[in-house]
Amino acid sequence: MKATFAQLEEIYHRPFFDLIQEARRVHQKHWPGREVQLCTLLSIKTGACSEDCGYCSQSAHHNTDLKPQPLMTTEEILPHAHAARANGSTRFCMGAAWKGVREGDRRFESVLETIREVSKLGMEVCVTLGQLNDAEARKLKEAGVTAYNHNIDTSPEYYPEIVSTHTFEDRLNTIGAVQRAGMSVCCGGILGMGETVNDRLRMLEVLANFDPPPESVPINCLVAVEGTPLENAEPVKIFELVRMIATARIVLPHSKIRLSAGRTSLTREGQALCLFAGANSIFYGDKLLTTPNPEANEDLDLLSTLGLQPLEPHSPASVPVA
Ligand code: SAM
Ligand code: DTB
Ligand code: SF4
Repeated sequence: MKATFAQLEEIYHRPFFDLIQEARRVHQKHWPGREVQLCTLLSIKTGACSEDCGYCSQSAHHNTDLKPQPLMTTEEILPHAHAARANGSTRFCMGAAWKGVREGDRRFESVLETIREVSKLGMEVCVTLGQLNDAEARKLKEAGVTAYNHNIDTSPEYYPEIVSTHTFEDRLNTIGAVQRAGMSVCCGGILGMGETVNDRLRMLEVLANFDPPPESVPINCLVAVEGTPLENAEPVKIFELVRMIATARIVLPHSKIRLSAGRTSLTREGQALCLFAGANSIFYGDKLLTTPNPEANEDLDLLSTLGLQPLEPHSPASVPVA
């Protein structure tokens, strides 16, 4: 729904139980089942990125321990996609650490070939490949991409404090190209980069006013990586994370809210609160792109303890009730 900053403030600062009760009500109305979508990530091109995003292990501007790896071939990627499907993921998301690659570049062509193959497996295919123009977005859509992940990460005002090599507007331009090409937009952000609560609400304001709203909204907690400018950032407080998820659920009732990076620092009880407040998707498997994620069996155990279940492929519960 369209939401103003004042509305977001009013929602976010309600007494905690009033907030999560309302979020739960909205959640049950639009997502009446007990399903949680499991998505598997794969970094298909790792590190040595030209961009200077302050949170990122993969930026060539920072001094992290990460070993760069060139673009994986289709043959190297396919076994990972098969394994993800066999483990119960319904979405496979491939990420590349670069500013963007132009149409005609052999790496772009190679990614198109990979997408054509992965899309035969029956999972949703998501990619996150940096900046795109309209022609590139159309090619990705034609190859079989379901969703394109491109986060705004924080408020427009705070963005320049975190990244200097591209602008917030560049991010919005890519998202526009993705929408025009008919791919779903996966767009969210990161908490814990030194931003204020108002920055977080401004980020939600931008997301809630997308037309159409993003199909999925990843809420990441910063994984503070040694060697990045944010290595000493304070961890996100659990009640702030739950408030953010609940507020997102209320203003983005039809979006999948994805409880994303940083789950290894959350307790099971903390994650349960996030799922109660409206999160209905997680990244699944013991690695995100370059940092750890809970073990798959721990996540399945948590879901079963809560009486929740992994979303099945092509389930009617994949889409919200209007
Ligand atoms: N290079 C592409 C881009 O920037 O859009 C795609 C990959 S990038 C790693 C995808 C997203 O991962 C970022 O926008 C950010 O939200 C998230 N991310 C990256 N590093 C993170 C970290 N250390 N902690 C939490 N989230 C992170
Ligand atoms: C998103 O918002 N989170 C995922 C996915 N989109 C691509 C990536 C999280 C990355 C966390 C840091 C890492 O593993 O490098
Ligand atoms: Fe590069 Fe993406 Fe990391 Fe920024 S977030 S440094 S663009 S891989």
